[in-house]
Amino acid sequence: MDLSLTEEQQAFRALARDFLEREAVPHRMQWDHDESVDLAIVPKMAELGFFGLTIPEEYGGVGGDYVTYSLAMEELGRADSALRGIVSVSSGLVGKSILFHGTEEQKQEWLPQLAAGTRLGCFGLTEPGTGSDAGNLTSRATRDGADWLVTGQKLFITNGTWADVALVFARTSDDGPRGITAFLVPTDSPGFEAREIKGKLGLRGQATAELFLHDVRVPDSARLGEVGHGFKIAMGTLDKGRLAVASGCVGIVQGCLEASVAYATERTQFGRPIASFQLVQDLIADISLDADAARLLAWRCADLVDRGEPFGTAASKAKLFASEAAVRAANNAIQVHGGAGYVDDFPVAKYLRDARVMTLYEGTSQIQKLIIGRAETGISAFT
Ligand code: COS
Repeated sequence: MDLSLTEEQQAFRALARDFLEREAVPHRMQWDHDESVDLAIVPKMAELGFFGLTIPEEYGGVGGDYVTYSLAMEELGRADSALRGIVSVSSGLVGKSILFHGTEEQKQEWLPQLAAGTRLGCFGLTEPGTGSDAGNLTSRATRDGADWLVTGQKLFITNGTWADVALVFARTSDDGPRGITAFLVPTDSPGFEAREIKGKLGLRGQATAELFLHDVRVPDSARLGEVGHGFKIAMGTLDKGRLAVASGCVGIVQGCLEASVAYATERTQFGRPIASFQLVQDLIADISLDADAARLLAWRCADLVDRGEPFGTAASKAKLFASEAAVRAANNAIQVHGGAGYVDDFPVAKYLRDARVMTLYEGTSQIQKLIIGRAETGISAFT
């Protein structure tokens, strides 16, 4: 399904597919078992432009459009969602926050290296006590002369133990979401500690951490955006993050479709390929439909971003549908594979494990529904 992709967009997708088929697909199960991707792939991905997409050329990026970004996230999701998470958190959530809200010095300091994959970023919003209710976070930053002292705890932080810089959201006043400020905290700062969370259901190749900050001293020049604007920075950035998650989920659904067709046409029962059975085709048709519908929602959102139109509700719709579709498609794909789908000889079990978190992070399905409901009715269910 190609709508009206430009030649450049199609060429990038083909390049990305070819690269990931060689460099990621053969290793993804091993990385999953090792609970870590081989980080040697990071500079290789950067060379291809994965980390620099949507970062302008003047800051070392390749300056692509968001449809291309969506295609890249789809290919990463199809190959290994752990890789997709590394890219979309480091260059997406962190890089784009700096790009849109940073000073010239902050952009010069961080963007070229984030685009080159020589430095990674993590996004420190969620805390043990605040997931959906992000506006209620309790990490605190207090003034100490010209500096800030940041203290608090962050949970489920992608790239947490690998990152060079943490974008930390901390409370600078008791004014709810309006009392939150963003800081760029180097992870080698005294008082900063990251502890890896092991034993995840999926996304095992990707580092997920708990962050502990105890009186971490940062200069005022590490503040990203105005005091009290942190929540808006986080929410605006998450709108684009949700597009990345949605696109990654399209990749999962596409991978499930390809794996199911390949298996069903190869596997014979009752003397013929199982693909010839109507009930198997029913499962495959559902996966195919989910792939198209999720992709169209993701592309619609990417196109809105490229045209400078409001896209927040479209991002929530794409993220909601695509993440639920990814779980459904992976489940259907396992059904097509039968017992073979329950072990790691085929990619579908990993697709299901990886897909499951997509309905949770960057805003649960329930939060996306309430954002959509608020947009439709004009009434907030949160207050
Ligand atoms: N972009 C820019 N600004 C936004 C915004 C967005 N998408 N959403 C909200 N804001 C602004 C609002 O305009 C409001 O600004 P004013 O102070 O000028 O009025 C401010 O932020 C507070 O907004 P709101 O009252 O809607 O905040 P709530 O506390 O009600 O939060 C939800 C709304 C629940 C939608 C938000 O907390 C959310 O998205 N939660 C999920 C968090 C999440 O995704 N966590 C995953 C973390 S990364 S794994």
